[in-house]
Amino acid sequence: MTSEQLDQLSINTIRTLSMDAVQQAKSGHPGTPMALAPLVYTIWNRVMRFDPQDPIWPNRDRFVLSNGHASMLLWSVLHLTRTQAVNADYEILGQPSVSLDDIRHFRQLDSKAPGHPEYHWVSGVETTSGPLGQGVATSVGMAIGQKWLANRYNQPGFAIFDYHIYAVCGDGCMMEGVASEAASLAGHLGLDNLCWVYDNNHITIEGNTSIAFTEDIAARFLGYGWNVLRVGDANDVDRIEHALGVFRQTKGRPTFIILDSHIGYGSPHKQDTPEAHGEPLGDEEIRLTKRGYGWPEDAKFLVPDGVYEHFAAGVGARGAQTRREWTELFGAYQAQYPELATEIGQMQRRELPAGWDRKLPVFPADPKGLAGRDASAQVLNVLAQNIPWVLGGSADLGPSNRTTLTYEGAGSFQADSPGGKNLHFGIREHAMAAIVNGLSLSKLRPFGATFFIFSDYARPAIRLSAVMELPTIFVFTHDAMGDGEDGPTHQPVEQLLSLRAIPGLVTLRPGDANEVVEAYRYVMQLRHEPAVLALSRQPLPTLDRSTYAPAAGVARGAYVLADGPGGSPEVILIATGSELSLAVEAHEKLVAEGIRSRVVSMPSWDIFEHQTQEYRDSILPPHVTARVAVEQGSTLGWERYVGPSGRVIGMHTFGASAPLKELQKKFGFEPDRVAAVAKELLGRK
Ligand SMILES: Cc1ncc(C[n+]2csc(CCOP(=O)(O)OP(=O)(O)O)c2C)c(N)n1
Ligand SMILES: [Mg+2]
Repeated sequence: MTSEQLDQLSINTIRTLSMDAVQQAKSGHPGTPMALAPLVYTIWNRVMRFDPQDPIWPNRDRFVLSNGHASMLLWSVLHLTRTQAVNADYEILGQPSVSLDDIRHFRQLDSKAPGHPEYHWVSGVETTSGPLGQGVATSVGMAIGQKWLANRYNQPGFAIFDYHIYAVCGDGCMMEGVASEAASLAGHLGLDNLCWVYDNNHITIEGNTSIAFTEDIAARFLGYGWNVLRVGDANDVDRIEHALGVFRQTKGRPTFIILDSHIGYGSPHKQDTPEAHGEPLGDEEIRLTKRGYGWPEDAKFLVPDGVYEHFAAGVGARGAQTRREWTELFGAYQAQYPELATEIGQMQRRELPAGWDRKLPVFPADPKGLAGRDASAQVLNVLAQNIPWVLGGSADLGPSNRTTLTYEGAGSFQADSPGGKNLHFGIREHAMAAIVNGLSLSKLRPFGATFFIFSDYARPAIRLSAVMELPTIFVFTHDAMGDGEDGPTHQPVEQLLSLRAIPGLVTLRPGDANEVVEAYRYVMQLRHEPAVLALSRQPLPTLDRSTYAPAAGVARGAYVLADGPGGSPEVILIATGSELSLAVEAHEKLVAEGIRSRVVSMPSWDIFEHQTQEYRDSILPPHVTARVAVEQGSTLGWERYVGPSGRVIGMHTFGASAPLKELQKKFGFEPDRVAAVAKELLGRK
């Protein structure tokens, strides 16, 4: 067979595997894999530096399938390249990442060929995608990450990090705002290591894109400052390869390749129709399509002789060689730059360097206290100096969030200063969170910041952080009504509740400056969970830890801050964040009246839920049913901790525009009110 014939055979193998898998599953998306098989074939087998034997090799090129519904493209190519499975301890398991059997069980429980690309579940998947726009936005984080890594670790003669990022996307990704935010920033930053290929097939679910999407997309990307190329025929592998070559030659700009394609290519009745998007073709149509491809009509899940070998000779050989050369280079690098090499190793395993928590502040008792955001600023500046690969920024609220790294040499990340640790995301919260994910997937330790209320603008990407089990950090300040005069649009109510509802996301709302320190100490040690820190804008009293329990209790999610004298408590006050000192004041009043009150500081439900039943019962003894929770947020969910006889002082409406003191009064966040409710529960007046 000629090499062209082998190309075609390999492409048609991707197509037919995709058609067969969707038909077998009776669900899925055959049309786009059929159309984009030549593209994915070309990227993988002709261009990408990726070693299927070691899919986590740090200098591999990255491939992102942002139109994740076309996941069969990825399952086919991971299978055909015989990419190896890797476990959570970064060990290569000696079994395929995606077997033919997995493909036969496409979309079935436990198959390594699920409906959409799932990072963490299938080796070789660089990011979870499916929510349209997320993949491409995340790829911008990967590109920023590569630039940062290259700047810090490459040395004369040692190009340790010089990989490229390829992302494939469709009309849906191009319509989603998050992609526009990310593309705008990528253009600004001149990320020439980044290439998006846009599948211009004019089809989405409801029909032709003429119903909703008629802008000049080339002009749009030119406007963003990208290099825009066009390949008019998605079957022309040589032109695709040429365009990808132009990308690699292009300096100072990311590349956007518009690829004109035909969804459902080769299907006599479904090509170029929305029916090819998300339904099985049907047995008869599959037979006709296979006939058109010159394929045995009745063969299913067929990988013809020579196809595995063709991939082994292409991406397999190229990847093995480039990785071998890199490994040798890295050996010499280790000898010459042992400290940098150690950092790379730690980072790749998500370990912390020795001394990562040295010089973390300890705040003395202070009734006037410190704002959560100001304590956070001190901690972040220490951590970013102790841990070289901690970096991040805000969506244009750095001065308010206090997330700007101000120490000497921290620098700003820009096209001409890719070593900067301050990222300026601009007012693009959603892309910020996706970029934070991309940085974390690049093994950096990123944080992103904005006002807590605007976590809503970032939520879809935060959710993906949790789905992917990434140790990202989101610093959200102005966590409640502390920005009083800004009014209800700026005052979070349901945000805490909604973030607590995301599985695996650790939400923390520390109650004083030392709890902020302990919250960060806890979060930094996470390797597989994202974290949200909800921090106050206004000063909170710094509690006297010689009187009250140490803030280290934060690491258990909730802890007994204070017990009144006289043994077992009769009432428990539970509080978070700015309401902690309020609960303490109420507690002191109750104790003065001879009531055995307990204050529980509960900065994190998520962490508390992971403690033993014994520990949880020691904090909230089941027999103490008089319980009051105080939090400036939705009351929903607090029943879990106050029980049927308890009370919750929280928010039932939106806030209002007024000075904080008046809002506290209006909404009942005052010590006397808390004490009164406690007494009511005890039947005392
Ligand atoms: C954020 C988001 N909204 C909606 C969907 C549901 N959805 C999946 S594919 C699709 C159409 C995508 O069209 P296009 O990107 O052009 O893909 P093609 O059919 O061309 O492969 C939609 C609306 C989704 N996955 N993500
Ligand atoms: Mg489309």
